[in-house]
Amino acid sequence: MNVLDAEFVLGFMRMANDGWEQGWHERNGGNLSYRIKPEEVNSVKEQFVPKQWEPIGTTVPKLANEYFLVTGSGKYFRNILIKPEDSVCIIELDDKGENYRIVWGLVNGKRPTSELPSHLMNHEVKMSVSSGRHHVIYHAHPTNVIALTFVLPLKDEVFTRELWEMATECPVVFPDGIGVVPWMVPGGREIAAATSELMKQYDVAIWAHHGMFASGEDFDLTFGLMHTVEKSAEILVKTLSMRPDKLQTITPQNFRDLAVDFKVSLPEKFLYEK
Ligand code: 2HA
Ligand code: ZN
Repeated sequence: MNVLDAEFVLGFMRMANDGWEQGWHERNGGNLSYRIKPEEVNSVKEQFVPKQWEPIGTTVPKLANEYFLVTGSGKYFRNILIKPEDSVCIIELDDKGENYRIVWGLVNGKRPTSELPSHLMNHEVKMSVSSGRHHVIYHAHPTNVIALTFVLPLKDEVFTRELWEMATECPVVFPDGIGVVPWMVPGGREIAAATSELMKQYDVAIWAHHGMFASGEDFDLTFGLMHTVEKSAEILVKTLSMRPDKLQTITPQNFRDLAVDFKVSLPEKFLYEK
């Protein structure tokens, strides 16, 4: 099958374009990766032309021999639908999880996303803790979440609780909460290690003054998670813009009641008294 006809590729491109239309991908901001299932690899692999091996910049032994569809470094999300072969690539990892090679795409040169270490270390953690169910890692620059990193304490408990409070669906959509990475230089192993450590507990990690990472099973769930967190952040920004306090809100006991009916478990560390 032609790579561009494969359902996982069409789903990837649609999600990337949805993120562009949300305004989360100015210039070349953000990146997306998908751990391709073996049957999907088989359906397109006659089109693969392997290039030379390159170091990943970190080691991900549990991802040895896996294939990923990833956005390209310096590529613009707004171009993915119209020139996918120029904007994205499929990479294969070696049998140690130390090197990658491009097997399809990026026809005009360039490398996979500058955040490849973060993507792959997140995939490695999520593959383990989700028993292989998570396939998508998404990094975006959503405006309202970034704005909040200038005014809220950079603590997991605070971001989780404040964002849970702004929309009743939030504790159901991300019951495990949200992690926060302090400002760090992007692109390297250090920020990747900090993010993947948080991904052991959470499906969402916020990078202070930069953006957000989300992990999920498929494109709908992962896009929906990013969208839900950013929508909640937008409501908080609007509320704080009207007045600094709330007249009423969802209380810790309200959350406990919701948890029973919706059969989610909400860690008590987020249900502190203010
Ligand atoms: O430019 O978003 O974090 C891509 C990025 C780097
Ligand atoms: Zn970024």
